Amino acid sequence: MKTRLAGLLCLLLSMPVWAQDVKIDIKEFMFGPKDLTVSVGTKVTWVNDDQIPHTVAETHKVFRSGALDTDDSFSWVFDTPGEFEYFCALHPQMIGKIIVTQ
Ligand SMILES: [Cu+2]
Repeated sequence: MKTRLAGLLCLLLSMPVWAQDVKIDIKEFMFGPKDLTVSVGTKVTWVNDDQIPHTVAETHKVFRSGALDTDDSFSWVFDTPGEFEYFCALHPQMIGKIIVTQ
């Protein structure tokens, strides 16, 4: 019985079923989707699909990636509710927003 419980615990720990992962594509000088609403605890991953480098920089420096080459990615876990506006430091006209809800 003890072994079974340990096995179940291992299974639960290795599968955080309540955690969400979402992906944002950076393509043709745009973040897609540009605006995204997620719940607290969501991990957002940006992937650069363009042939030139981009970055992901939060307006208030909450998070900031380095230069992402083609197929590079950057992830951030949103632990607090609020609105997070971001842009590409290399192309400041590229903007996006993550809205984090409880
Ligand atoms: Cu860019």
